[in-house]
Amino acid sequence: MPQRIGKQIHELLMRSTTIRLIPHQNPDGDAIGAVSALGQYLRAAGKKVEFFCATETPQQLQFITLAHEISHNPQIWDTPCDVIVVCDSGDPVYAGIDQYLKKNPHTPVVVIDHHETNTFFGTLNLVSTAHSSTGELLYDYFKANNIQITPDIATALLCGIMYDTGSFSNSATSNKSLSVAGILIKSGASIKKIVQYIYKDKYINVLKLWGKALANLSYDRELDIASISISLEDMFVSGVDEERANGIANFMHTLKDGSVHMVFREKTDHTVKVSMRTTKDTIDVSLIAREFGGGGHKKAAGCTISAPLSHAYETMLPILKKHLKKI
Ligand SMILES: [Mn+2]
Repeated sequence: MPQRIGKQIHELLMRSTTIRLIPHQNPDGDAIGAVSALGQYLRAAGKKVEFFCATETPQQLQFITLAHEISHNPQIWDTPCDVIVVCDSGDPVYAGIDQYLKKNPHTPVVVIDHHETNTFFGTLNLVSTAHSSTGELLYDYFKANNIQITPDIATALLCGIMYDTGSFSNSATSNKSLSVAGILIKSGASIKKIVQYIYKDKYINVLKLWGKALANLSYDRELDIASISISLEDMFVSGVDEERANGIANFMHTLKDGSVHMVFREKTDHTVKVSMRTTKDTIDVSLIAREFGGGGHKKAAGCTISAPLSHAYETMLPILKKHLKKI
């Protein structure tokens, strides 16, 4: 961690009275964990701390200390604050606060983040791509500034590390992330609460919907694609909303068979949302998504197509063949 920036941020925060903490919109365990840990230490230092998120905090993240205080009422921006701290966001649009930063051009902005795409949009930027998560980066910040890590702060930081490393299974996992996790558990972090959040997140109606979708799983032998479809009617009958329905794309990706996994989901406007995943280094699914006006990463991408659900796969077939067929 760049020590000098860490010290400058600590000094700025200690000089300030009102501090506004921002996790990115559609927040995850790392974003909420980061603002929680910061909020707890700033409250202990006697600061007035406010939280704003452009979208609501998911129910399953409410176990994190102070998460219930995160407001998504934009009226908060009608009153000034001394400093804005944006966590786990590469740029203000991703954070969901672009318009609010433009309205407050003189308020200093602190950015604490680990994304490679970070644009250094803050007045002070604590950005390190060597860290697995904002949680791991904040651990270094707390240590460098001799800030006490209480059990609740430790839980918040560990939640970020576990979420972003896929519980120590993806490529962000390192010697450092594991050893910091060990120290946080020693400091009293509740791994039990975090595991409940990460793994105990299914509901009966969601599993019933998955059951329907998985019963119709189809496999294209020629292109080595496994795919499922979720109709609007199935979602309506099971009472599952879009956010919860999205989890099936991650589940599909635990499948060993198939080079590409696809999920087709009918939307209310009768277009079809397509999610694509691959683990093959030779395949770039973002190229396929882009041909349909979508985007994403090499290994995970998505697009929306205008076709009936029953014809969605066929509609995409020529483009899928173009990118996936071995000649
Ligand atoms: Mn993160």
